[in-house]
Formats: sequence, structure tokens, C-alpha cells
Amino acid sequence: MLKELRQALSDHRELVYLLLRRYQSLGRPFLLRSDVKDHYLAMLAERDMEDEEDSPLARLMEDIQELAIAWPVVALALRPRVGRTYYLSLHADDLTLEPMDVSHFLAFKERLVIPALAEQHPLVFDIGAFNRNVPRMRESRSIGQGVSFLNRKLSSELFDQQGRGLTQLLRFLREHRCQGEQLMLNDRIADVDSLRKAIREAIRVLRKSPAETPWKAHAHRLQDLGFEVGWGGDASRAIDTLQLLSELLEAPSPDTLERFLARIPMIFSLLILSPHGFFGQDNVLGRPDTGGQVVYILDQVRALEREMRQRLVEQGLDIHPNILVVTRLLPDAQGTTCDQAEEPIRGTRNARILRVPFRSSDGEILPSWISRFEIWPYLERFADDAETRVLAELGGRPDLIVGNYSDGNLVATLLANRLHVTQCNIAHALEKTKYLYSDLYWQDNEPQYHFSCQFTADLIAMNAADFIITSTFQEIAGTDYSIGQYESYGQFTLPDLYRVVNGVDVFDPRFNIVSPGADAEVYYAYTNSERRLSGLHTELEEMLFGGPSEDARGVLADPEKPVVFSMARLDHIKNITGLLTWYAQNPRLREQANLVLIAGHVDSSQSDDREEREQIARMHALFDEHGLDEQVRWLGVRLDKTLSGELYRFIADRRGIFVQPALFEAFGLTVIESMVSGLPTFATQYGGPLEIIEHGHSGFHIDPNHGEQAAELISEFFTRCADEPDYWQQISDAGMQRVADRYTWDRYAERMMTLSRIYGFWKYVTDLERSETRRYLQMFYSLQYRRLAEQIQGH
Ligand code: UDP
Ligand code: LCN
Repeated sequence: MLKELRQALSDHRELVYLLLRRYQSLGRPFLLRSDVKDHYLAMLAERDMEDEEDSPLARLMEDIQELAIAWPVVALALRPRVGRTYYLSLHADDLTLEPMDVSHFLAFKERLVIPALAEQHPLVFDIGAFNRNVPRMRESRSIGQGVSFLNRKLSSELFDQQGRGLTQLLRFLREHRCQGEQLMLNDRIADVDSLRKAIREAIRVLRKSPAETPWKAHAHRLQDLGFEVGWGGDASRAIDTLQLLSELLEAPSPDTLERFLARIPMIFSLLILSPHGFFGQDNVLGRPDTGGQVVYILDQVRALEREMRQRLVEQGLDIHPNILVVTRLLPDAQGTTCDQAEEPIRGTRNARILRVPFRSSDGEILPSWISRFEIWPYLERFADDAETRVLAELGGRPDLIVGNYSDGNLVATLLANRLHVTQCNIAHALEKTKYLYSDLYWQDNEPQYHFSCQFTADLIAMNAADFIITSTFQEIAGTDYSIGQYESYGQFTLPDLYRVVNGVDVFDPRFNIVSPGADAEVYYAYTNSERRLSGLHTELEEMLFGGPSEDARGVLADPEKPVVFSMARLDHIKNITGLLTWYAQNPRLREQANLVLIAGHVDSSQSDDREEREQIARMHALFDEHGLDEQVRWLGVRLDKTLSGELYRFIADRRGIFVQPALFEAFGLTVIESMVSGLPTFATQYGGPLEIIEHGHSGFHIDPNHGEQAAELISEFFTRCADEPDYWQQISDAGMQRVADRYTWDRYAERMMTLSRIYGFWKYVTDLERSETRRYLQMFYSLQYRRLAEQIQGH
């Protein structure tokens, strides 16, 4: 490989040298993939040369993910395939190319940021040293399919270890209890051979009666044999479960193992953590820091409760699942319910939100909302208080703890550690890749964002989790061209703080892609006439096409035109102002369609968020500058779900479209909501929508950095719709189908419950081996995280 690259450099000496000079002349120490490639292609064009796609030089240029320049030395990060990066140094004078180890590469970058580093031998974080015995996947395509890999691994181990694996399984089956009652196996079965015999006997007993005979009818006899409740509600289900176990004892296969573990009643109570922000059921969407995460969790809880209940019934247990969502109590709740200590979750039997206040170091309760970037000093005390509250509420520990976002995942780590419970992380959005150079220039961002704390919390929580759920593949490992959100934690440095040579490995089997859905009660096809909420249409008509109103700007002069619709929080990253600019600057599109935007507030005095106020000012400036008041309607309102559900459909009735113009979108719930409603959807190519939508089939990708092209694509779509009457329908149908196939909460809940059992078993069999990792992470927490959190002012 290296030989080939050296040959390529020597074959193109002049070109490479001039190219390096060109990079240097840009005067920037770091260049991204796009800069490197653009200048390379420009140089070829200037010299009338073709890019020979398969030549070693072209491949090298294609693989460069990043360049760092300390002239005459250039350090290169090459990423030839997803999840694999290696480093080289290239000397511009003689074009010598040498491999560089990751630590040297990071040190090289550190010196470019801070030439006089105070600490020449910084703290190095290396989790790899602890993961030697953890099985790793090898193929990029396996990333995010951790559970399949683990099933293969576990099933072969059950067989391999001269019976040790099966004995572990037997012990595991004796572990299960609920409310003091023994489940599955009692200690009458001493070893695997007795288990085999007992299974045969139990099946014989159960077969004597009709399939639907309840377990209770045979409970005494089966208990004598060693079996407790949990195998199935009736004889047929119990026989089936016993046969699965028998198959496992005979010849374990990954599929049988998964099906068997999926049936074990292990999860009765669930703790979900989402500490920051306004977490409630009404009037919270669109507030700073609350958006998709709140929607996601509430829908998730409903789906999980259904799934948990169904599984318990099938296994013959009369137990109500218990789900708690623990969040922050906000005394200054601004008209929401966030000041209430407890709130039942609608659409569930027994799930509720518990709210625990943030307290400062002197024990004072924090009254007001603070941004997610400021909350780090409060989390440890929050975890302590939450623990007491949860234990009292559940009468014991939960069976699974699910963290959400960086803060929730850190609290989940603290609690799962103390309570010895399986931990699942959900990131929703990792901030690291959202902000360019947020690691290298962390010190510049520290006063505003405290990324040092957040990234430290992320590293700890990622490595502590038993399993991690992501919404997309790209969240873990990016694409061929861009690095994944988790992948970006693999190797990085916070100059003058610490260096990470192995932060997280995307080939780790703990990663699983389990995508969320859109609430099927609320978001469904515009064609579903029986369920349409036509009673809302007058209100929607007035909202979109009505006259002036205090929370709107713009009155649409021609309501007959189709609507280009977007709805999001008014954050910089959501780029609603970008969409307004593209529309404003494309006369053909302005002619073809109206633009309707639901975002933020029209009156900036109603916003207490600095970033939102900036965006509001920009919106007004664009309206003024481009004279948009007759073609654009901007609504500064927060819609409840029922209304927004009908709104998507209302716009679909009028052959409109939805646009998601974000600079980056981790997943994008609005994208699947609009698609399932039947709106042709145009969404950013940066992040989740790249996977959700198949370009040109179930919607379209747009590049938010090339707004004029995006506007052209949208305009082209309307032109084509005018020429081909079926075109709108075609894209609309394919979008609805895509969501039905891939993004549903039923599927999510089924996967999540299966994963929690398999990883629970995995944790059980590997627990001892992982104590070193736990200790390392605890040390990092105590010595690094706590210090950084304490430095945040005002706590
Ligand atoms: N949403 C809403 N009303 C609003 C603004 C947003 O119901 O006024 C909902 C929207 O329907 C979606 C969620 O908030 O369910 C936003 O989630 P998404 O994943 O698109 O973005 P996030 O805000 O999490 O970045
Ligand atoms: C956070 C985001 O930024 C969105 O992209 C996701 O859809 C949302 O959380 C739910 O996971």
C-alpha cells in the first residue's frame, strides 16, 4: 500500500509538489476533505489533465479525510473505507511519505493549535487496552448490526466451552424474579443434564392437555420438575419455549438463541432519562433544547409499554410493566407542567414522568431553565436524587436504564453502575460533528458550549453502555465520504487537556441501528379519508391563508398555489433562514409556489434564547430585503401534534411539498412525519435524511450549502408535476411506502425489547471481564469530568 503510494507520488512529483504549495498558500493549518478534493480537481483542470479515477494518486486524493499542514510537513488522515482511518506524514521538499501513529498525528495537530503547549505529555485516553477480549466485527457492512454478531458469538460459545456456556445459561435462568416471585427455573434443576430430562418431562405433561390450557393448571407438577412461571401463558406457548431451550441445549444456533432470550421475562420496569430541558406533554415543542427528543421518548414509551405488556401476557405473567421517564423539575415552568413532580403519560396505563430538580452545590434548587450546554455541574447530584426517588417509586431497581442525549447517558452510566442494571444509550445528536473543529478549538468555545465536559461525558457513557441504539448507520460510521458521529470519537484531541487515541470503536457489537417511527395515531396518509380531521380545516385554512395575525408575518396573495412547507425550531443549524433565502432568490419558484414556515417566534421579545433571537432578526431582514410578504407566511407558533399531523395532510391535499433544509440533521422526525403523510419531501443530505430518503424515488436530497441548486431542484419538481400529472403522486406514494417499510414504532419496540434481553444475558456472562473498563471509566470520571464540570461558572 505504502509502496504504491510512494510510487504514485514519485510519478507525479511536480503535480503533487505544486498541489501541496497550493494547500499551503491557503494559509490554513487544517483542510477538510472537500477543500483537498476541490483544489486537486481545480489544479488538474488548469493543467488540462483528467482525473484518472482508478490511479493510485486519484485514490489517495479520494481517501484523504483531513490534512494538517506545518510546512514543509503535511500530515494526512486517510479513510479508505468506513470506520478505518490511518495516518501518514508527507514531506513537501522530497515527498517522503511515512506512516504516522495516531498519537503523533494528534500531537502534530495539537502543536498547530497551540504552538507552545504547556504539557508535552498529555493525558491519553485509550479504551482499546481494555477491549482486547471483547469480540469485534470486521466488515463495514456489519456496523450497527451488533446483536446479530453477538448472537453468533454467544451461540458458538454456549457450545464450545465444554459445557461451561450451557451451565451459565442454566444459572442465568435461575436469576429471574419479579416482586419476590421466582420465575423460569428453581433450584431443583442442578445441572444441564437434569435440565434436559426435566424439559422432556415437562413437555410430556403439557402435551396431555389442550393447547390453550393455562400454565396454572399444571403449575404444581411443573414446579416439582423445576419450572416456575414465565415459560408461556398456555400449554402451547410453554411447549414452544421449552422446545427452543431444548434446541439450544442440543445445537445452539444464533436464531434460536435470539428467539429464546427474547421470551425471557426480564424487563418489568424501565427507567428512561432525559434530564435537560422542558420535558412535558404540552406546550414544550419548539422550546430551546426540546424537540425531537421529547417526541421520540413519549412515542417510545407508548410503544414499549404495549410491547412489554404483550410479552408478559404471552409468557403467562400477570404483571403491569412500569416505565418512568426522569427529567428535570423546573419551578419556573413558564406555563408548562414542568414544575410538577409527577405526570402520567397519556396513552399508557402506567408510565409517568418523574421530575427531580437540579440543585446547586449548596443544595439550593435551581428555579429556571438553563441550556443543555450549562447543565454539567448538576448531573451528579441529580443522579443521586433521581436514584432515591426511582427506588422508592419502583420498590426496587429498574430492569433496564435508557439514557438520552449526552446528559441522560451520563446519568444512566452513574445509575447503571451503582444499581448493576443493563444500560442502553441513545444519543439523538452528538454535538461533536455539528460544530466544525469543536475538539481542536475547544478552548475558544468553552465559555459558550463547554464541549470539554460534553465530550468527556460522551466518552465515558459510550464505553459504559451495554448497548447503544442509533437511528441510522451514518450516526455510527458516516458514509464513504464523511465520518460518522460516533466514529469522530475514535481518535481526537482536546489540545492541552487530553488526547484520545482510542475513544470508541464503531466495530464494537454494542452498536445497533433501531430507527424510530412517526406516531401512527397522528401521522398517517392524506388519502386516509376516514381518519381525516376535517373539523380542523377551517382553523388550518385561516392559519395558512388568513389575514394578518400577531404571531404571523406575511399574507399569501395567491392561496391557490401549492405550498412549500417547513417546520422546525428556529436554530441556526435548522437553517430555516437558508430556505427563506433560497426561495427569495429563485423567481421561478416564487412564481410556482408559496412558502409556509413554522418556526420560533415572529416577535423576538418572546424568545429567551440568544441564537433564536438572532435567527428571528435574520428572518425579518430577509422578508424586508426581498419583499416576501405576499408569497411567504411565517408562523411563530408551536403546533400540537394533532394539528401538525392534519397540517401535513392539508398541504398534501393541495399538492404541496415539505423541505428540511438543515445544515445537519441527526435523524429528522419531521422528515418521516411528512413522508408518511404523503408529502414529497426534500431534505438535507447531511445526516439521517440521506438514509431515510432514496433520492429521486421516495423524496429528494438537497445540499444546504448549495441553496441555489436546492431551489432549482424544487422548482424543477413543480415544473415536472405540471407536465406529468402522476409525478407528484409517484413520489408521494414511494415516500409513504418507505416509512411503512422502515420507520415504525412497533418494529422499534420489538427490537428494543429483544436487544435488552440479549445484551442483559451478554452482560451476565461477561460481567467480571468488564470490571477493568468500569474502573478506568470511573477514574476518568472522577479525575477529569468532575473537575471540568466544577469549572463551569455559576453552579
Ligand atoms: N414539532 C411540533 N411542533 C412544532 C415544532 C416541532 O410538533 O411547532 C415536532 C415535529 O413534528 C417533530 C419534532 O418536533 O416531531 C422535531 O423533531 P426533529 O427530529 O425533526 O428535530 P429536533 O428538533 O429533534 O432537532
Ligand atoms: C435530535 C435531533 O437532532 C433529530 O435529528 C432527531 O430526529 C431527534 O433528536 C430524535 O432522535
